[in-house]
Amino acid sequence: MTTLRPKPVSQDTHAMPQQMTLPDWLAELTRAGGVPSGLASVAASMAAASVEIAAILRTAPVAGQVGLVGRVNVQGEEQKQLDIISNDIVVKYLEQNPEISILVSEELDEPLQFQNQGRYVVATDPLDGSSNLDVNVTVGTIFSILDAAGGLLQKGSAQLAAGYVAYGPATSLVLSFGASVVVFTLDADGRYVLTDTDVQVSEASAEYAINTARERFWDAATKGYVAENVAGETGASGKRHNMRWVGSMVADVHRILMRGGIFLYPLDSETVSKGGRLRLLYEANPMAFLVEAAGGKATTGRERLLDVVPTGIHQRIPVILGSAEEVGRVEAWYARG
Ligand code: AFP
Repeated sequence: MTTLRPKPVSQDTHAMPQQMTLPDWLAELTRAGGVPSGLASVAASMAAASVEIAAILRTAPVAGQVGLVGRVNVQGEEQKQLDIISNDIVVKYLEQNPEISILVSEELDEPLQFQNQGRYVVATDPLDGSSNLDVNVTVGTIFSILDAAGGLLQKGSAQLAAGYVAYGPATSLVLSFGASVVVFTLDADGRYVLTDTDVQVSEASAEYAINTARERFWDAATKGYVAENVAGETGASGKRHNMRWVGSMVADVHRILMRGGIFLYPLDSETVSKGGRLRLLYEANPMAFLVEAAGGKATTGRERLLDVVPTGIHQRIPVILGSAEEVGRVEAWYARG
């Protein structure tokens, strides 16, 4: 009888080329004059916070860090233990950085003014998609970096940098200072390693993400666009579409950046009184900044998302973003009336 043995694996199979870490990449960018060192340090602080958040998420059920804390945030949403823990971690890292003066967080009713009179403001959702935690689905940290001189209520186009961290099977840091979008992956030693240097959203796609349970609240443009997709090759779009909705914006946007598609959380008759569902400063703006930097488009349906002048730090906004061609189709529906 022959014994099946695994083939011996040569050491060379596992040999990896020298990979660039986040600190090295930021240092190189700074040296090349691409970004000021202070701005790079703010991105590094958010990355450091996310490494600690990732470690906590990995074993949260074992440590009993699950469930609600019995409080609601300024959005009227129930806060989970991990929302609060993640917010505390972000505060801890940002307050140590002399370059940062103010933090706007989904979990804090008011802006948090640090002792430091730094040049930068950070707006963040420390743990977006937290209703997915109980079912072990990808969640994320989203952040936006602004020049403090411009105040808190700046258009998204004024962002100096934006990024998110997707806590999924791998932990991915997706970052842009405006020129390109890069991806770092957290390695086993807790270091972010560069794994994609120039993310491009494919111009065309046949994958759309929307919560279809809300159809009865939709406006005519959303109904028209989705009906065309459902009709597939027999309808006006002329191609078969597929639908994906994780219900965790970071996971949905990450999929779109990696393989194209469109994400829609439009204004509907139920959210109209609040201005939309998603938050402008720390959800819509950073994601729109990344999508545009990767060659995609982002709109409210009626105007470019990055041109919206905020009126409040927790303001909500309709969000439609992704592959340029698909977003263009939605814009065409809105332009009809
Ligand atoms: P939670 O942080 O409360 O889980 O909300 C997640 C989110 O803000 C965003 O990440 C999702 O895209 C969106 O809400 C999902 O909303 P619906 O539950 O209405 O589909």
